[in-house]
Amino acid sequence: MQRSYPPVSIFGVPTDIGASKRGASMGPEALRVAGLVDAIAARGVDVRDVGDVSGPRNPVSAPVDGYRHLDEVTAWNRSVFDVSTRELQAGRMPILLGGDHCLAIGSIAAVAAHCRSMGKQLRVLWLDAHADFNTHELTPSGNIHGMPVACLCGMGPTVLTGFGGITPAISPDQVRQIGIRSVDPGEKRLVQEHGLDIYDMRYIDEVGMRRAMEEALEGMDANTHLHVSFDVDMLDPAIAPGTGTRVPGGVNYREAQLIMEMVADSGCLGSLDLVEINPALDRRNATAKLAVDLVESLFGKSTLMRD
Ligand SMILES: [Mn+2]
Repeated sequence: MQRSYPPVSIFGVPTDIGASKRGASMGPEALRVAGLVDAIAARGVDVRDVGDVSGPRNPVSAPVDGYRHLDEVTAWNRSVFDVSTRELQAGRMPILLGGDHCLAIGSIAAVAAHCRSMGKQLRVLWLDAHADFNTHELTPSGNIHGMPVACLCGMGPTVLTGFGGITPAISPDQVRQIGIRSVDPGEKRLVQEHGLDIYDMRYIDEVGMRRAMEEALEGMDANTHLHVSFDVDMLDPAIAPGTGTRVPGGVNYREAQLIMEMVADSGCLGSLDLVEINPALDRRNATAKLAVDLVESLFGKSTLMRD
Protein backbone atom coordinates (compact mmCIF):
# COMPACT_ATOMS: atom_id res chain seq x y z
CA MET A 1 0.00 0.00 0.00
CA GLN A 2 1.37 3.39 -0.97
CA ARG A 3 0.97 5.76 1.95
CA SER A 4 1.45 9.48 1.96
CA TYR A 5 3.24 11.14 4.81
CA PRO A 6 3.12 14.79 5.83
CA PRO A 7 6.33 16.75 5.34
CA VAL A 8 8.90 15.97 8.02
CA SER A 9 11.17 18.29 10.02
CA ILE A 10 14.17 16.74 11.73
CA PHE A 11 15.88 18.59 14.58
CA GLY A 12 18.79 17.63 16.81
CA VAL A 13 18.95 18.12 20.57
CA PRO A 14 22.60 17.51 21.45
CA THR A 15 22.54 17.03 25.19
CA ASP A 16 22.96 14.31 27.81
CA ILE A 17 21.60 16.55 30.55
CA GLY A 18 19.16 13.96 31.98
CA ALA A 19 21.30 10.84 31.57
CA SER A 20 23.55 8.90 33.91
CA LYS A 21 26.43 8.57 31.43
CA ARG A 22 27.84 11.25 29.13
CA GLY A 23 27.72 10.91 25.34
CA ALA A 24 24.07 10.92 24.18
CA SER A 25 24.77 14.55 23.23
CA MET A 26 26.54 13.15 20.14
CA GLY A 27 23.43 11.24 19.04
CA PRO A 28 22.08 13.75 16.49
CA GLU A 29 25.32 13.76 14.46
CA ALA A 30 25.58 9.97 14.64
CA LEU A 31 22.09 9.68 13.13
CA ARG A 32 22.90 12.21 10.41
CA VAL A 33 26.17 10.42 9.59
CA ALA A 34 24.21 7.15 9.38
CA GLY A 35 22.11 8.74 6.62
CA LEU A 36 18.80 9.41 8.34
CA VAL A 37 17.73 12.32 6.14
CA ASP A 38 18.46 10.58 2.83
CA ALA A 39 16.78 7.39 4.07
CA ILE A 40 13.53 9.25 4.77
CA ALA A 41 13.78 11.21 1.51
CA ALA A 42 14.18 7.90 -0.34
CA ARG A 43 10.72 6.94 0.93
CA GLY A 44 9.31 9.82 -1.11
CA VAL A 45 8.82 12.05 1.92
CA ASP A 46 9.47 15.80 1.90
CA VAL A 47 12.08 15.99 4.67
CA ARG A 48 14.06 18.93 5.97
CA ASP A 49 16.82 19.01 8.61
CA VAL A 50 16.15 22.22 10.53
CA GLY A 51 19.38 21.93 12.56
CA ASP A 52 20.10 21.72 16.26
CA VAL A 53 18.42 23.26 19.26
CA SER A 54 20.90 24.81 21.69
CA GLY A 55 20.96 24.87 25.47
CA PRO A 56 23.13 24.88 28.58
CA ARG A 57 26.18 22.63 28.90
CA ASN A 58 26.12 19.65 31.25
CA PRO A 59 27.50 20.82 34.64
CA VAL A 60 27.82 17.19 35.86
CA SER A 61 26.60 18.11 39.32
CA ALA A 62 25.03 16.09 42.14
CA PRO A 63 21.24 15.77 42.58
CA VAL A 64 19.40 18.46 44.54
CA ASP A 65 16.10 17.34 46.16
CA GLY A 66 16.13 14.21 44.00
CA TYR A 67 16.79 15.98 40.68
CA ARG A 68 20.02 16.27 38.73
CA HIS A 69 20.34 19.37 36.54
CA LEU A 70 16.72 20.46 36.90
CA ASP A 71 17.36 24.02 35.61
CA GLU A 72 19.27 22.78 32.57
CA VAL A 73 16.71 20.03 31.84
CA THR A 74 13.99 22.69 31.96
CA ALA A 75 15.85 24.98 29.54
CA TRP A 76 16.45 22.21 27.00
CA ASN A 77 12.85 21.04 27.19
CA ARG A 78 11.53 24.57 26.75
CA SER A 79 13.45 24.78 23.45
CA VAL A 80 12.23 21.34 22.39
CA PHE A 81 8.65 22.33 23.19
CA ASP A 82 9.00 25.51 21.11
CA VAL A 83 10.53 23.82 18.05
CA SER A 84 8.07 20.90 18.11
CA THR A 85 5.14 23.30 18.44
CA ARG A 86 6.41 25.44 15.56
CA GLU A 87 6.78 22.46 13.23
CA LEU A 88 3.41 20.93 14.19
CA GLN A 89 1.68 24.26 13.59
CA ALA A 90 3.33 24.43 10.17
CA GLY A 91 1.72 21.07 9.37
CA ARG A 92 5.02 19.17 9.56
CA MET A 93 5.90 15.99 11.43
CA PRO A 94 8.62 16.69 14.03
CA ILE A 95 11.37 14.09 14.48
CA LEU A 96 13.54 14.75 17.52
CA LEU A 97 17.08 13.41 17.44
CA GLY A 98 18.29 13.08 21.02
CA GLY A 99 19.85 13.45 23.26
CA ASP A 100 18.60 11.60 26.27
CA HIS A 101 15.00 10.62 27.01
CA CYS A 102 14.22 13.55 29.33
CA LEU A 103 13.61 15.51 26.09
CA ALA A 104 10.35 13.60 25.53
CA ILE A 105 8.82 15.87 28.18
CA GLY A 106 8.97 18.91 25.89
CA SER A 107 8.33 16.93 22.75
CA ILE A 108 5.21 15.09 23.95
CA ALA A 109 3.85 18.14 25.80
CA ALA A 110 3.96 19.98 22.45
CA VAL A 111 2.22 17.10 20.66
CA ALA A 112 -0.43 16.87 23.39
CA ALA A 113 -1.17 20.60 23.20
CA HIS A 114 -1.35 20.38 19.41
CA CYS A 115 -3.78 17.43 19.57
CA ARG A 116 -6.01 19.32 22.00
CA SER A 117 -6.17 22.34 19.71
CA MET A 118 -6.88 20.18 16.64
CA GLY A 119 -9.42 17.93 18.40
CA LYS A 120 -7.29 14.85 17.73
CA GLN A 121 -6.87 11.78 19.88
CA LEU A 122 -3.33 11.15 21.12
CA ARG A 123 -1.68 7.77 21.55
CA VAL A 124 1.90 7.52 22.83
CA LEU A 125 3.88 4.40 21.98
CA TRP A 126 6.81 4.29 24.42
CA LEU A 127 9.53 1.93 23.19
CA ASP A 128 12.01 1.42 26.02
CA ALA A 129 13.70 -1.01 28.41
CA HIS A 130 12.54 1.24 31.26
CA ALA A 131 9.14 2.61 32.29
CA ASP A 132 10.65 6.10 32.90
CA PHE A 133 7.99 6.60 35.59
CA ASN A 134 10.21 7.71 38.46
CA THR A 135 9.65 10.67 40.72
CA HIS A 136 12.16 12.63 42.80
CA GLU A 137 11.07 10.71 45.89
CA LEU A 138 11.47 7.29 44.27
CA THR A 139 14.49 7.79 42.03
CA PRO A 140 17.67 6.03 43.05
CA SER A 141 19.80 8.37 40.89
CA GLY A 142 18.08 11.73 40.37
CA ASN A 143 18.57 11.36 36.60
CA ILE A 144 15.60 12.98 34.92
CA HIS A 145 15.72 10.66 31.88
CA GLY A 146 14.07 8.15 34.22
CA MET A 147 11.13 10.50 34.89
CA PRO A 148 9.58 11.79 31.63
CA VAL A 149 6.41 9.63 31.64
CA ALA A 150 5.67 10.57 35.26
CA CYS A 151 6.27 14.27 34.48
CA LEU A 152 3.96 14.12 31.45
CA CYS A 153 1.30 12.50 33.65
CA GLY A 154 1.57 15.42 36.10
CA MET A 155 3.95 13.93 38.65
CA GLY A 156 7.06 16.05 38.79
CA PRO A 157 8.29 19.59 39.41
CA THR A 158 5.95 22.34 38.15
CA VAL A 159 8.65 23.61 35.77
CA LEU A 160 8.48 20.27 33.93
CA THR A 161 4.77 19.44 34.18
CA GLY A 162 3.40 22.75 32.89
CA PHE A 163 4.62 22.96 29.26
CA GLY A 164 1.64 23.58 27.02
CA GLY A 165 -0.37 25.23 29.78
CA ILE A 166 -2.38 22.19 30.92
CA THR A 167 -1.23 19.81 33.67
CA PRO A 168 -1.12 16.89 33.26
CA ALA A 169 -0.15 17.02 29.58
CA ILE A 170 -1.35 13.44 29.07
CA SER A 171 -2.99 10.71 31.13
CA PRO A 172 -1.57 7.22 31.68
CA ASP A 173 -4.35 5.66 29.58
CA GLN A 174 -2.92 7.31 26.45
CA VAL A 175 0.42 5.51 26.88
CA ARG A 176 1.45 2.03 25.74
CA GLN A 177 4.93 0.81 26.69
CA ILE A 178 6.79 -1.90 24.77
CA GLY A 179 10.03 -3.71 25.65
CA ILE A 180 10.07 -2.95 29.37
CA ARG A 181 12.38 -5.11 31.49
CA SER A 182 13.88 -2.84 34.14
CA VAL A 183 11.66 -1.05 36.65
CA ASP A 184 12.85 0.27 40.04
CA PRO A 185 10.95 -1.11 43.09
CA GLY A 186 9.22 2.15 44.07
CA GLU A 187 8.52 2.91 40.43
CA LYS A 188 6.82 -0.48 40.08
CA ARG A 189 4.27 0.47 42.73
CA LEU A 190 3.55 3.80 41.05
CA VAL A 191 3.15 2.14 37.65
CA GLN A 192 0.58 -0.25 39.13
CA GLU A 193 -1.24 2.51 40.98
CA HIS A 194 -1.68 4.47 37.76
CA GLY A 195 -2.53 1.46 35.62
CA LEU A 196 0.15 2.12 33.01
CA ASP A 197 -0.37 -0.24 30.04
CA ILE A 198 2.94 -2.11 29.85
CA TYR A 199 3.90 -4.84 27.38
CA ASP A 200 7.01 -6.11 29.11
CA MET A 201 9.47 -8.62 27.70
CA ARG A 202 7.84 -11.53 29.49
CA TYR A 203 4.48 -10.69 27.90
CA ILE A 204 6.14 -10.32 24.48
CA ASP A 205 7.86 -13.71 24.97
CA GLU A 206 4.55 -15.31 25.87
CA VAL A 207 2.16 -13.87 23.29
CA GLY A 208 4.55 -12.64 20.59
CA MET A 209 5.24 -9.16 19.28
CA ARG A 210 2.42 -9.23 16.76
CA ARG A 211 -0.29 -9.64 19.36
CA ALA A 212 1.37 -7.22 21.80
CA MET A 213 1.44 -4.55 19.07
CA GLU A 214 -2.14 -5.24 18.00
CA GLU A 215 -3.21 -4.61 21.58
CA ALA A 216 -1.02 -1.54 21.94
CA LEU A 217 -2.48 0.03 18.78
CA GLU A 218 -6.08 -1.01 19.48
CA GLY A 219 -8.71 1.70 19.48
CA MET A 220 -6.88 4.11 17.18
CA ASP A 221 -8.74 5.61 14.24
CA ALA A 222 -8.20 8.13 11.44
CA ASN A 223 -8.42 10.92 14.01
CA THR A 224 -5.56 9.54 16.13
CA HIS A 225 -2.12 11.14 16.28
CA LEU A 226 0.42 8.46 17.17
CA HIS A 227 3.59 9.68 18.85
CA VAL A 228 6.43 7.14 18.92
CA SER A 229 9.06 7.74 21.60
CA PHE A 230 11.89 5.36 20.73
CA ASP A 231 14.62 4.82 23.30
CA VAL A 232 17.17 2.55 21.57
CA ASP A 233 17.75 0.69 24.83
CA MET A 234 14.49 -1.14 24.03
CA LEU A 235 16.64 -3.15 21.62
CA ASP A 236 18.79 -6.04 22.75
CA PRO A 237 22.30 -4.76 23.57
CA ALA A 238 23.73 -7.42 21.22
CA ILE A 239 22.34 -5.44 18.26
CA ALA A 240 22.30 -1.96 19.84
CA PRO A 241 25.37 -1.56 22.05
CA GLY A 242 25.57 2.24 21.73
CA THR A 243 23.41 3.35 24.63
CA GLY A 244 24.00 4.33 28.25
CA THR A 245 21.68 1.99 30.17
CA ARG A 246 21.95 -1.39 28.49
CA VAL A 247 19.67 -4.15 29.79
CA PRO A 248 20.02 -7.74 28.52
CA GLY A 249 17.06 -9.59 27.04
CA GLY A 250 15.72 -6.87 24.78
CA VAL A 251 13.73 -6.71 21.57
CA ASN A 252 15.45 -8.48 18.66
CA TYR A 253 15.89 -7.28 15.10
CA ARG A 254 12.80 -8.94 13.61
CA GLU A 255 10.58 -7.91 16.50
CA ALA A 256 11.78 -4.32 16.15
CA GLN A 257 11.07 -4.34 12.42
CA LEU A 258 7.59 -5.69 13.10
CA ILE A 259 6.89 -2.85 15.56
CA MET A 260 7.86 -0.28 12.95
CA GLU A 261 5.97 -1.99 10.12
CA MET A 262 2.81 -2.22 12.22
CA VAL A 263 3.09 1.48 13.10
CA ALA A 264 3.49 2.24 9.39
CA ASP A 265 0.43 0.10 8.58
CA SER A 266 -1.64 2.03 11.13
CA GLY A 267 -1.21 5.16 9.01
CA CYS A 268 -1.32 7.23 12.22
CA LEU A 269 2.34 8.17 12.77
CA GLY A 270 2.38 11.85 13.71
CA SER A 271 5.68 12.46 15.49
CA LEU A 272 8.81 10.66 16.67
CA ASP A 273 11.61 10.85 19.24
CA LEU A 274 14.84 8.94 18.55
CA VAL A 275 16.78 9.04 21.79
CA GLU A 276 19.60 7.64 23.93
CA ILE A 277 22.02 6.79 21.12
CA ASN A 278 25.45 7.15 22.68
CA PRO A 279 28.22 7.06 20.05
CA ALA A 280 30.90 6.94 22.77
CA LEU A 281 29.64 3.46 23.68
CA ASP A 282 28.85 2.27 20.16
CA ARG A 283 30.72 0.07 17.68
CA ARG A 284 31.33 1.85 14.37
CA ASN A 285 27.98 3.68 14.56
CA ALA A 286 26.05 0.38 14.46
CA THR A 287 23.28 1.59 16.76
CA ALA A 288 22.60 4.75 14.75
CA LYS A 289 22.64 2.72 11.52
CA LEU A 290 20.14 0.27 13.02
CA ALA A 291 17.93 3.17 14.11
CA VAL A 292 17.97 4.51 10.54
CA ASP A 293 17.08 1.07 9.23
CA LEU A 294 14.10 0.93 11.61
CA VAL A 295 12.98 4.44 10.67
CA GLU A 296 12.83 3.33 7.02
CA SER A 297 10.33 0.65 8.08
CA LEU A 298 8.42 3.26 10.07
CA PHE A 299 8.03 5.12 6.80
CA GLY A 300 6.67 2.07 5.02
CA LYS A 301 9.71 0.26 3.64
CA SER A 302 9.01 -3.47 3.58
CA THR A 303 10.82 -6.52 2.33
CA LEU A 304 8.20 -7.48 -0.24
CA MET A 305 5.51 -5.68 -2.16
CA ARG A 306 2.35 -5.85 -0.09
CA ASP A 307 -1.14 -4.47 -0.40
MN1 LIG B 1 13.83 5.89 28.22
